[in-house]
Amino acid sequence: MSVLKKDFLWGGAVAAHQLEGGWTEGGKGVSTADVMTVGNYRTPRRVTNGIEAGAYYPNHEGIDFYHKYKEDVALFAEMGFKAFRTSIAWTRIFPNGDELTPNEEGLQFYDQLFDECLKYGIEPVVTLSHFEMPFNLVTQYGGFKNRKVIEFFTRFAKVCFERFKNKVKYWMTFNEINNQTNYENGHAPFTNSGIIYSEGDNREEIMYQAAHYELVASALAVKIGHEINSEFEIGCMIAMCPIYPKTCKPEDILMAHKAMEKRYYFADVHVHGSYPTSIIKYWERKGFNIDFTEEDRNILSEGKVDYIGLSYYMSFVTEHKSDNLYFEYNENKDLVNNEFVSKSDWGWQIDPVGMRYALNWLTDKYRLKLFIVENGLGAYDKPLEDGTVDDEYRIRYLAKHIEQMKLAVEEDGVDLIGYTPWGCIDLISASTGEMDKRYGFIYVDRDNSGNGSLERSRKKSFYWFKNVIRTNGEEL
Ligand code: P53
Repeated sequence: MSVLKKDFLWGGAVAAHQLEGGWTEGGKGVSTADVMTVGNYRTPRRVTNGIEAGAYYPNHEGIDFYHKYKEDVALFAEMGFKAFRTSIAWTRIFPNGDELTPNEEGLQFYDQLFDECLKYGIEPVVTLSHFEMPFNLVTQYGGFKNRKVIEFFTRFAKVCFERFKNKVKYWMTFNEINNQTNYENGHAPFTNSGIIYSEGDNREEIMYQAAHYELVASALAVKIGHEINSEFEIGCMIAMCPIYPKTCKPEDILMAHKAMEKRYYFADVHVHGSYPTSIIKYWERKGFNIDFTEEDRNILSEGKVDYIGLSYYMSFVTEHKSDNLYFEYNENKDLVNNEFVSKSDWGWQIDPVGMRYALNWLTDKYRLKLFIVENGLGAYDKPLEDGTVDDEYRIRYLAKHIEQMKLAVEEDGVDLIGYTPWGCIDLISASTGEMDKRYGFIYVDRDNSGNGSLERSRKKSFYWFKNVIRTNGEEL
C-alpha cells in the first residue's frame, strides 16, 4: 500500500509563454511576456514599451512547444505522467484582450494539445492567466488597475470553460496571485497584473486595488465555471513561501505572523470568500482608498475555490526591527538569511521540511484539498560528451521534497491531489528570462541567447521520475 492515493496526479507543470514560442502565429497577439527582455541573476529583465529593435525576447520562441508539442507530450507519457499543467495564452484566444469574439485558431491549438494529452490518459490541468495578459490591456487600460479588465478576463475564462468543458476538469484562475506583494522589486506587478508604475505612485495601494479586482475576477470565473460544468475543480494558485521568525523573541514571532497575513490573505479571499479583518484594518490605518463595492462582496462569497494550488520552492525568514511600530512587513526590506538551509545557484533557499510545514499550515487554516502544482530546482546542467545530463542534484532535491510531502499526507493527514514539478521540460525562466536556469527532466538544446538545435533529450532525472511515478512515490 502506498501512502499516496491511487489516482494521485503525478506530472509536470509549465506555462504557455515560457515554452510555446510561436508568438505571432495562429493570430496570437502581443502579450506582456513578449515585451520582456532576457536578464540573469544579477541583471533584471527589462519591460520595453512595445518591441525594441535589437533587444532579445526569449519568450518569442520559447522552446518552440507550439510546433513540437506532440513530441514533448509523448515524452511526458513515457515518464508516466497522469497530469500536465499548462496555461492558456490569453493572447491566442483574445489577441488584444478587448475583442468580443475569440480567435478560433487559438482555441484549436489548445484543442489539439489537450487531445494529445488525453490520448495518453494525461489529465490537462489549466491555469487561465499565468503571468501574462494581452499587452494591449496594459497600454489601453492600465492592466488590472482598471476595473474594466475584470470583464475581459471573465469573457476569456468563459470562452475557455465552454470550449474545453469536456477535456479539462482541473483549472486555476491566476498563477501565484500573491507574488505581487513584492511590489517594490522585480516584475510581479507587471507579470501578475499588467501594472507599470509611474513616479509618485503609491505602489502598495495600487497593488491592493489590482489584486482586489483580480480576486473579484477570479470569483466570477469560479462561479461561471461551475455553471458551465458542475464537475469542474477550480482552484486558486498561491506561491507558498512560509515566513519563519528569526528567533523566539515574541516580537519576531508576531512579525512573522504579520508577514504571513500579508502574503497569504489572497488565499483567505479565494477560499472563504471574504477578506480577513486584519487586511481591512491595515487599509484603514494606511489610508488606502480601495474601490470595493457591495456587489464585489457578494461575488467573492459566491465564487469560492474548490482547492488550493500551490507552488513551493523555498522558505523565508523575517525579524522585527524596533522602529517598526505596526509590524508592517515589506518583502524587500524585512527578509533575513536562514543559516540552517542551503541555497540554489540563484539564491533560493532549499528547505524540504518547509514544504511539510507549508502543507500543514494551509490545511490547518483552510481545510481544503491541496495540489502542489510547482516545485523544483533551477540549476545549471552540463550535458556530458554523449549528450546525457547527470542531474543527481535535481533528483536529490525532488526526492527530499517528495519525502516531506508523503509525511504530510501520512502523518499529518493533508489531503493532497497531486504533484506536478515545475518546468518538467527545460523552458524560459520567469524571473530571469534565461534558458540556463533549468528545471526539466527533459533537456532542451538552447542557450540564453537563443542558439541551439532545440533538440530534446532525457536527463538522468527522467528515468528516476518515471520510476517514482511507477511506484506511486514509494521508490525515491
Ligand atoms: P523561475 C518567484 C518566487 C517563487 C516562484 O521561477 C516564482 C517566482 C517568480 O519567478 O515563479 C514561479 O523561472 C512561476 C513560474 C516560474 C517558476 O516559479 O524564475 O509560477 O512561472 O517559472 C520558477 O526560476
